[in-house]
Amino acid sequence: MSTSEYQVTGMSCGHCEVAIRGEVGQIPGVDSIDVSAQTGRLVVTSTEPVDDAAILAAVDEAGYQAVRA
Ligand SMILES: [Cu+2]
Repeated sequence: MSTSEYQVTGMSCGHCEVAIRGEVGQIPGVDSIDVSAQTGRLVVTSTEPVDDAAILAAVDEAGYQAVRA
């Protein structure tokens, strides 16, 4: 198990959380996603280490910006 934390900017509500969940959830190996629009915190748990770039690209695809926390 591997856990990575990111700080996301631009989320404002539950729909934003769902959008990020939807994109990040498509990355192979991702096991669970904890995301909060209120804090901007995104925690990705994966069975194998996932490339930061893949996570950041997925967040970008959802329409938000993220940095590794
Ligand atoms: Cu929203």
